[in-house]
Amino acid sequence: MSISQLQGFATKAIHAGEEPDFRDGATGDVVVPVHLSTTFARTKVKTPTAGYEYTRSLNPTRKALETKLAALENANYGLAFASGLAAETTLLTALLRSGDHIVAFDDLYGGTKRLFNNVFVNYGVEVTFVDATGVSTVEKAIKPATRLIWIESPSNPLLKVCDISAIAKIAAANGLILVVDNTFLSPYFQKPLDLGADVVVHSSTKYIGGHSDVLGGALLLNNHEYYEKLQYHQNAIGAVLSPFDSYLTLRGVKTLALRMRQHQQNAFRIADYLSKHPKVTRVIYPGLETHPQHALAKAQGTGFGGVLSFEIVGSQSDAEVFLEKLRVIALAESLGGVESLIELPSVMTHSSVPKEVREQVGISDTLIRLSAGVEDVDDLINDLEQALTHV
Ligand code: P1T
Repeated sequence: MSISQLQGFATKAIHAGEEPDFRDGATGDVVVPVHLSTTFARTKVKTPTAGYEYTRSLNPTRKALETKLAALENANYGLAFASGLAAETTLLTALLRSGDHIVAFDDLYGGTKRLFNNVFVNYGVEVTFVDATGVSTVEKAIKPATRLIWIESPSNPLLKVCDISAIAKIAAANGLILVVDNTFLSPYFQKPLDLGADVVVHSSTKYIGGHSDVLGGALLLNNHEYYEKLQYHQNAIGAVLSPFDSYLTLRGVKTLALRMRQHQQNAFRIADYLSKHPKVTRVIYPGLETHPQHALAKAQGTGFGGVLSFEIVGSQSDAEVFLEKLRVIALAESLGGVESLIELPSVMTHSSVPKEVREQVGISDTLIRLSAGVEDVDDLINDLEQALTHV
Protein backbone atom coordinates (compact mmCIF):
# COMPACT_ATOMS: atom_id res chain seq x y z
CA MET A 1 0.00 0.00 0.00
CA SER A 2 1.40 3.42 -0.88
CA ILE A 3 0.07 6.81 0.18
CA SER A 4 -1.15 7.47 -3.37
CA GLN A 5 -3.56 4.54 -2.97
CA LEU A 6 -5.05 6.11 0.16
CA GLN A 7 -7.75 8.33 -1.28
CA GLY A 8 -10.32 8.97 1.43
CA PHE A 9 -9.64 11.18 4.42
CA ALA A 10 -10.55 8.58 7.05
CA THR A 11 -8.43 5.97 5.24
CA LYS A 12 -5.43 8.30 5.23
CA ALA A 13 -5.97 9.17 8.89
CA ILE A 14 -5.71 5.49 9.74
CA HIS A 15 -3.09 4.19 7.31
CA ALA A 16 -0.81 7.00 6.07
CA GLY A 17 2.62 6.79 7.65
CA GLU A 18 1.80 3.45 9.26
CA GLU A 19 1.99 0.97 6.42
CA PRO A 20 3.01 -2.41 7.88
CA ASP A 21 6.69 -3.25 7.37
CA PHE A 22 7.17 -6.75 5.90
CA ARG A 23 10.90 -6.57 5.21
CA ASP A 24 13.10 -9.33 6.61
CA GLY A 25 13.19 -9.15 10.38
CA ALA A 26 10.26 -6.70 10.55
CA THR A 27 7.08 -7.69 12.37
CA GLY A 28 4.28 -6.22 10.27
CA ASP A 29 2.93 -4.06 13.14
CA VAL A 30 -0.27 -2.29 12.09
CA VAL A 31 0.56 0.44 14.61
CA VAL A 32 3.91 2.18 14.37
CA PRO A 33 6.08 1.31 17.41
CA VAL A 34 7.16 3.96 19.93
CA HIS A 35 10.84 4.34 19.11
CA LEU A 36 12.23 5.55 22.42
CA SER A 37 15.88 5.21 21.45
CA THR A 38 17.52 8.62 21.50
CA THR A 39 20.27 7.50 19.17
CA PHE A 40 20.62 5.06 16.29
CA ALA A 41 23.64 2.84 15.72
CA ARG A 42 25.39 2.66 12.37
CA THR A 43 27.79 0.19 10.81
CA LYS A 44 29.84 2.79 8.94
CA VAL A 45 31.17 6.05 10.36
CA LYS A 46 30.12 8.23 7.48
CA THR A 47 26.50 7.20 6.91
CA PRO A 48 23.54 6.48 9.20
CA THR A 49 22.83 2.86 8.24
CA ALA A 50 19.03 2.92 8.64
CA GLY A 51 18.67 6.63 7.87
CA TYR A 52 18.39 7.72 11.50
CA GLU A 53 21.11 9.38 13.61
CA TYR A 54 19.78 11.12 16.68
CA THR A 55 16.16 11.43 17.69
CA ARG A 56 16.02 15.25 17.74
CA SER A 57 16.94 15.23 14.04
CA LEU A 58 14.64 12.38 13.00
CA ASN A 59 12.68 9.72 14.88
CA PRO A 60 10.66 6.93 13.23
CA THR A 61 7.54 7.46 15.38
CA ARG A 62 7.58 11.22 14.83
CA LYS A 63 8.24 10.63 11.13
CA ALA A 64 5.13 8.44 10.90
CA LEU A 65 3.05 11.24 12.42
CA GLU A 66 4.61 13.86 10.15
CA THR A 67 3.79 11.69 7.11
CA LYS A 68 0.22 11.16 8.27
CA LEU A 69 -0.44 14.84 8.99
CA ALA A 70 1.06 15.84 5.63
CA ALA A 71 -1.25 13.34 3.90
CA LEU A 72 -4.28 14.79 5.70
CA GLU A 73 -3.49 18.39 4.75
CA ASN A 74 -2.61 17.42 1.13
CA ALA A 75 0.94 18.60 1.87
CA ASN A 76 4.24 17.33 0.55
CA TYR A 77 5.97 17.88 3.90
CA GLY A 78 5.11 17.75 7.58
CA LEU A 79 6.97 18.54 10.79
CA ALA A 80 5.82 17.82 14.35
CA PHE A 81 6.72 19.95 17.35
CA ALA A 82 6.40 19.90 21.13
CA SER A 83 3.47 22.35 21.05
CA GLY A 84 1.62 24.66 18.70
CA LEU A 85 3.72 27.54 19.97
CA ALA A 86 6.92 25.55 19.40
CA ALA A 87 5.83 25.09 15.77
CA GLU A 88 5.08 28.81 15.47
CA THR A 89 8.41 29.81 17.04
CA THR A 90 10.32 27.56 14.68
CA LEU A 91 8.44 28.90 11.68
CA LEU A 92 9.08 32.55 12.58
CA THR A 93 12.74 31.89 13.37
CA ALA A 94 13.33 29.94 10.16
CA LEU A 95 11.53 32.21 7.71
CA LEU A 96 11.99 35.72 9.14
CA ARG A 97 14.90 38.02 9.90
CA SER A 98 15.25 41.10 12.06
CA GLY A 99 13.58 44.02 10.28
CA ASP A 100 10.85 41.87 8.73
CA HIS A 101 7.18 42.75 9.12
CA ILE A 102 4.10 40.55 9.58
CA VAL A 103 0.50 41.39 8.75
CA ALA A 104 -1.57 39.36 11.23
CA PHE A 105 -5.25 38.87 11.92
CA ASP A 106 -6.29 40.90 14.95
CA ASP A 107 -8.24 37.92 16.30
CA LEU A 108 -5.71 35.17 17.07
CA TYR A 109 -5.06 32.80 19.96
CA GLY A 110 -3.77 34.98 22.83
CA GLY A 111 -0.53 33.01 23.07
CA THR A 112 0.25 33.65 19.39
CA LYS A 113 -0.24 37.39 19.91
CA ARG A 114 1.96 37.20 23.01
CA LEU A 115 4.65 35.44 20.97
CA PHE A 116 4.55 38.22 18.36
CA ASN A 117 4.22 41.18 20.73
CA ASN A 118 6.35 40.14 23.69
CA VAL A 119 8.97 37.82 22.21
CA PHE A 120 9.63 38.38 18.50
CA VAL A 121 9.43 42.15 18.92
CA ASN A 122 12.71 41.81 20.87
CA TYR A 123 14.31 40.34 17.74
CA GLY A 124 13.23 43.19 15.48
CA VAL A 125 10.12 41.58 13.97
CA GLU A 126 7.25 44.06 13.65
CA VAL A 127 3.57 43.07 13.45
CA THR A 128 0.52 44.99 12.25
CA PHE A 129 -2.79 43.49 13.38
CA VAL A 130 -5.75 43.99 11.05
CA ASP A 131 -9.28 42.71 10.67
CA ALA A 132 -8.50 40.08 8.04
CA THR A 133 -12.19 39.52 7.25
CA GLY A 134 -11.65 42.49 4.93
CA VAL A 135 -9.33 41.39 2.14
CA SER A 136 -8.49 44.97 1.15
CA THR A 137 -7.61 45.75 4.79
CA VAL A 138 -4.98 43.04 4.64
CA GLU A 139 -3.61 44.39 1.36
CA LYS A 140 -3.43 47.96 2.68
CA ALA A 141 -1.35 46.87 5.68
CA ILE A 142 1.44 45.46 3.48
CA LYS A 143 4.69 47.45 3.70
CA PRO A 144 8.01 47.07 1.86
CA ALA A 145 9.35 45.07 4.85
CA THR A 146 6.37 42.68 4.96
CA ARG A 147 7.36 39.04 4.56
CA LEU A 148 4.45 37.13 5.94
CA ILE A 149 0.67 37.17 6.42
CA TRP A 150 -0.66 35.21 9.42
CA ILE A 151 -4.32 34.27 9.80
CA GLU A 152 -6.59 31.91 11.70
CA SER A 153 -9.87 30.98 10.07
CA PRO A 154 -12.12 30.59 11.98
CA SER A 155 -10.32 32.77 14.51
CA ASN A 156 -9.92 32.23 18.23
CA PRO A 157 -12.18 33.13 20.02
CA LEU A 158 -14.50 35.21 17.80
CA LEU A 159 -14.80 32.64 14.99
CA LYS A 160 -14.31 35.23 12.28
CA VAL A 161 -13.75 33.71 8.86
CA CYS A 162 -11.44 35.12 6.25
CA ASP A 163 -11.21 34.48 2.54
CA ILE A 164 -8.14 32.25 2.33
CA SER A 165 -8.00 32.09 -1.50
CA ALA A 166 -8.30 35.87 -1.87
CA ILE A 167 -5.62 36.51 0.76
CA ALA A 168 -3.41 33.84 -0.86
CA LYS A 169 -3.64 35.74 -4.15
CA ILE A 170 -2.57 38.95 -2.43
CA ALA A 171 0.29 37.13 -0.72
CA ALA A 172 1.47 35.63 -4.02
CA ALA A 173 1.22 38.95 -5.85
CA ASN A 174 3.41 40.59 -3.21
CA GLY A 175 5.87 37.70 -2.77
CA LEU A 176 4.68 37.03 0.80
CA ILE A 177 4.28 33.81 2.76
CA LEU A 178 0.71 33.06 3.79
CA VAL A 179 0.47 31.13 7.07
CA VAL A 180 -2.92 29.73 8.06
CA ASP A 181 -3.52 28.32 11.53
CA ASN A 182 -6.02 25.54 10.79
CA THR A 183 -6.42 24.36 14.39
CA PHE A 184 -10.14 25.17 14.67
CA LEU A 185 -11.38 23.22 11.64
CA SER A 186 -8.66 20.58 11.29
CA PRO A 187 -7.90 19.22 7.80
CA TYR A 188 -11.14 17.26 7.95
CA PHE A 189 -13.14 20.43 7.30
CA GLN A 190 -10.61 22.75 5.63
CA LYS A 191 -7.40 22.38 3.64
CA PRO A 192 -5.71 25.80 3.42
CA LEU A 193 -2.85 24.59 1.15
CA ASP A 194 -5.44 23.66 -1.48
CA LEU A 195 -6.76 27.23 -1.18
CA GLY A 196 -3.32 28.71 -1.86
CA ALA A 197 -1.76 29.03 1.62
CA ASP A 198 1.98 28.39 1.93
CA VAL A 199 2.19 26.94 5.43
CA VAL A 200 -0.46 25.41 7.68
CA VAL A 201 0.03 25.58 11.44
CA HIS A 202 -1.68 23.30 13.94
CA SER A 203 -1.90 23.09 17.65
CA SER A 204 -2.25 19.29 17.49
CA THR A 205 -3.08 19.55 21.20
CA LYS A 206 -6.61 20.21 19.93
CA TYR A 207 -8.64 18.22 17.37
CA ILE A 208 -5.73 16.30 15.90
CA GLY A 209 -4.75 14.75 19.25
CA GLY A 210 -8.38 14.94 20.23
CA HIS A 211 -8.27 13.56 23.77
CA SER A 212 -6.79 16.40 25.86
CA ASP A 213 -3.85 14.20 26.82
CA VAL A 214 -1.03 15.33 24.54
CA LEU A 215 0.45 18.72 23.70
CA GLY A 216 1.82 19.17 20.19
CA GLY A 217 2.12 21.32 17.11
CA ALA A 218 2.66 20.81 13.40
CA LEU A 219 3.68 22.63 10.22
CA LEU A 220 2.49 21.32 6.84
CA LEU A 221 3.63 22.71 3.50
CA ASN A 222 4.49 22.04 -0.13
CA ASN A 223 7.46 24.36 -0.75
CA HIS A 224 10.72 22.41 -0.66
CA GLU A 225 12.94 25.40 0.10
CA TYR A 226 10.84 26.42 3.11
CA TYR A 227 10.72 22.79 4.25
CA GLU A 228 14.50 22.53 4.25
CA LYS A 229 14.79 25.72 6.30
CA LEU A 230 12.09 24.57 8.72
CA GLN A 231 13.60 21.14 9.13
CA TYR A 232 17.02 22.66 9.74
CA HIS A 233 15.58 24.97 12.39
CA GLN A 234 13.48 22.19 13.92
CA ASN A 235 16.70 20.31 14.61
CA ALA A 236 18.75 23.40 15.50
CA ILE A 237 16.14 24.77 17.93
CA GLY A 238 15.08 21.35 19.18
CA ALA A 239 11.41 21.88 20.07
CA VAL A 240 10.47 18.45 18.68
CA LEU A 241 7.56 16.21 19.61
CA SER A 242 8.70 13.28 21.78
CA PRO A 243 8.29 9.69 20.52
CA PHE A 244 5.61 8.89 23.09
CA ASP A 245 3.68 12.10 22.35
CA SER A 246 4.00 11.31 18.64
CA TYR A 247 2.46 7.91 19.35
CA LEU A 248 -0.41 9.42 21.35
CA THR A 249 -1.08 11.91 18.57
CA LEU A 250 -0.99 9.14 15.95
CA ARG A 251 -3.47 7.20 18.03
CA GLY A 252 -5.74 10.21 18.44
CA VAL A 253 -5.76 11.40 14.85
CA LYS A 254 -6.99 8.05 13.48
CA THR A 255 -10.54 8.93 14.57
CA LEU A 256 -10.42 12.56 13.43
CA ALA A 257 -13.13 12.11 10.78
CA LEU A 258 -15.54 10.40 13.19
CA ARG A 259 -14.90 12.92 15.91
CA MET A 260 -15.19 16.02 13.73
CA ARG A 261 -18.58 14.92 12.45
CA GLN A 262 -19.86 14.46 15.99
CA HIS A 263 -18.24 17.67 17.30
CA GLN A 264 -19.99 19.57 14.55
CA GLN A 265 -23.34 17.87 15.06
CA ASN A 266 -23.22 18.69 18.77
CA ALA A 267 -22.08 22.27 18.09
CA PHE A 268 -25.04 22.82 15.74
CA ARG A 269 -27.52 21.52 18.33
CA ILE A 270 -25.98 23.65 21.09
CA ALA A 271 -25.84 26.75 18.87
CA ASP A 272 -29.50 26.25 18.02
CA TYR A 273 -30.45 25.76 21.68
CA LEU A 274 -28.49 28.82 22.84
CA SER A 275 -29.87 31.00 20.02
CA LYS A 276 -33.38 30.45 21.39
CA HIS A 277 -32.52 30.93 25.07
CA PRO A 278 -33.82 34.22 26.56
CA LYS A 279 -30.67 34.66 28.68
CA VAL A 280 -28.34 34.34 25.71
CA THR A 281 -27.78 37.61 23.86
CA ARG A 282 -25.51 36.49 21.04
CA VAL A 283 -24.30 33.22 19.51
CA ILE A 284 -21.31 33.12 17.16
CA TYR A 285 -20.97 29.92 15.11
CA PRO A 286 -19.93 29.92 11.44
CA GLY A 287 -22.53 27.22 10.74
CA LEU A 288 -25.39 29.59 11.57
CA GLU A 289 -26.87 31.55 8.70
CA THR A 290 -26.72 34.61 10.95
CA HIS A 291 -22.90 34.43 11.02
CA PRO A 292 -21.55 37.31 8.85
CA GLN A 293 -19.21 35.03 6.90
CA HIS A 294 -21.45 31.93 6.80
CA ALA A 295 -21.49 31.77 2.99
CA LEU A 296 -17.70 32.08 2.80
CA ALA A 297 -17.21 29.42 5.49
CA LYS A 298 -19.51 27.12 3.51
CA ALA A 299 -17.68 27.78 0.26
CA GLN A 300 -14.09 27.33 1.44
CA GLY A 301 -14.54 24.34 3.74
CA THR A 302 -16.68 21.24 4.12
CA GLY A 303 -17.89 22.07 7.62
CA PHE A 304 -17.93 24.60 10.43
CA GLY A 305 -16.24 22.80 13.30
CA GLY A 306 -17.13 22.28 16.94
CA VAL A 307 -16.32 25.59 18.60
CA LEU A 308 -18.86 28.33 19.26
CA SER A 309 -18.82 31.52 21.31
CA PHE A 310 -21.71 33.28 23.00
CA GLU A 311 -22.67 36.00 25.43
CA ILE A 312 -25.24 35.87 28.18
CA VAL A 313 -27.18 38.64 29.91
CA GLY A 314 -25.50 40.43 32.80
CA SER A 315 -21.94 41.14 33.80
CA GLN A 316 -18.70 39.19 34.03
CA SER A 317 -19.71 37.92 37.48
CA ASP A 318 -22.92 36.45 35.98
CA ALA A 319 -20.79 34.69 33.37
CA GLU A 320 -18.58 33.37 36.17
CA VAL A 321 -21.60 32.06 38.13
CA PHE A 322 -22.89 30.31 35.01
CA LEU A 323 -19.50 28.74 34.23
CA GLU A 324 -18.92 27.58 37.79
CA LYS A 325 -22.35 25.88 37.92
CA LEU A 326 -21.65 23.59 34.95
CA ARG A 327 -21.23 19.94 35.90
CA VAL A 328 -20.70 17.98 32.67
CA ILE A 329 -18.94 20.63 30.60
CA ALA A 330 -15.48 21.26 32.09
CA LEU A 331 -14.45 24.84 32.85
CA ALA A 332 -11.02 24.68 31.24
CA GLU A 333 -8.78 26.25 28.62
CA SER A 334 -8.15 24.38 25.36
CA LEU A 335 -10.56 22.89 22.84
CA GLY A 336 -10.95 20.02 20.43
CA GLY A 337 -11.01 17.19 22.97
CA VAL A 338 -13.71 14.52 23.18
CA GLU A 339 -14.89 16.20 26.38
CA SER A 340 -16.73 19.51 26.14
CA LEU A 341 -14.69 22.45 27.42
CA ILE A 342 -15.86 25.96 28.20
CA GLU A 343 -13.96 29.09 29.16
CA LEU A 344 -14.00 32.87 29.55
CA PRO A 345 -11.38 34.16 27.05
CA SER A 346 -10.96 37.59 28.71
CA VAL A 347 -9.80 35.93 31.94
CA MET A 348 -8.37 32.68 30.59
CA THR A 349 -7.01 32.06 27.05
CA HIS A 350 -6.79 35.72 26.04
CA SER A 351 -5.85 37.33 29.36
CA SER A 352 -2.40 38.15 27.93
CA VAL A 353 -4.10 40.42 25.37
CA PRO A 354 -4.48 43.93 26.92
CA LYS A 355 -8.09 44.86 27.79
CA GLU A 356 -8.24 47.80 25.37
CA VAL A 357 -7.07 45.54 22.52
CA ARG A 358 -9.61 42.87 23.49
CA GLU A 359 -12.37 45.47 23.44
CA GLN A 360 -11.25 46.84 20.09
CA VAL A 361 -11.35 43.35 18.56
CA GLY A 362 -14.67 42.43 20.19
CA ILE A 363 -13.67 40.08 23.03
CA SER A 364 -15.97 41.34 25.77
CA ASP A 365 -15.62 40.37 29.44
CA THR A 366 -18.74 38.21 29.10
CA LEU A 367 -17.78 36.37 25.91
CA ILE A 368 -17.84 32.62 26.56
CA ARG A 369 -16.15 30.05 24.29
CA LEU A 370 -17.46 26.49 24.16
CA SER A 371 -15.75 23.54 22.51
CA ALA A 372 -18.48 20.96 21.95
CA GLY A 373 -17.23 17.49 22.80
CA VAL A 374 -18.64 14.23 21.51
CA GLU A 375 -20.80 13.38 24.52
CA ASP A 376 -24.57 12.76 24.17
CA VAL A 377 -25.70 16.24 23.24
CA ASP A 378 -28.79 16.16 25.47
CA ASP A 379 -26.52 15.85 28.51
CA LEU A 380 -24.63 18.95 27.35
CA ILE A 381 -27.82 20.94 26.73
CA ASN A 382 -29.28 19.89 30.10
CA ASP A 383 -26.06 21.03 31.76
CA LEU A 384 -26.24 24.43 30.04
CA GLU A 385 -29.93 24.70 30.96
CA GLN A 386 -29.40 24.07 34.67
CA ALA A 387 -26.40 26.43 34.83
CA LEU A 388 -28.35 29.21 33.07
CA THR A 389 -31.08 29.07 35.74
CA HIS A 390 -28.50 30.49 38.20
CA VAL A 391 -27.93 33.65 36.14
O1 P1T B 1 -1.14 25.28 23.20
P1 P1T B 1 -0.28 25.00 22.00
O2 P1T B 1 -0.29 23.58 21.56
O3 P1T B 1 1.09 25.58 22.13
O4 P1T B 1 -0.97 25.75 20.74
C1 P1T B 1 -1.10 27.13 20.67
C2 P1T B 1 -2.27 27.49 19.81
C3 P1T B 1 -2.07 27.82 18.48
N1 P1T B 1 -3.09 28.13 17.67
C4 P1T B 1 -4.37 28.12 18.11
C5 P1T B 1 -5.47 28.49 17.18
C6 P1T B 1 -4.65 27.75 19.43
O5 P1T B 1 -5.93 27.73 19.82
C7 P1T B 1 -3.59 27.43 20.31
C8 P1T B 1 -3.83 27.07 21.72
N2 P1T B 1 -5.08 27.47 22.20
C9 P1T B 1 -5.54 27.25 23.47
C10 P1T B 1 -4.85 26.65 24.45
C11 P1T B 1 -6.91 27.73 23.71
O6 P1T B 1 -7.56 27.34 24.70
O7 P1T B 1 -7.40 28.52 22.88
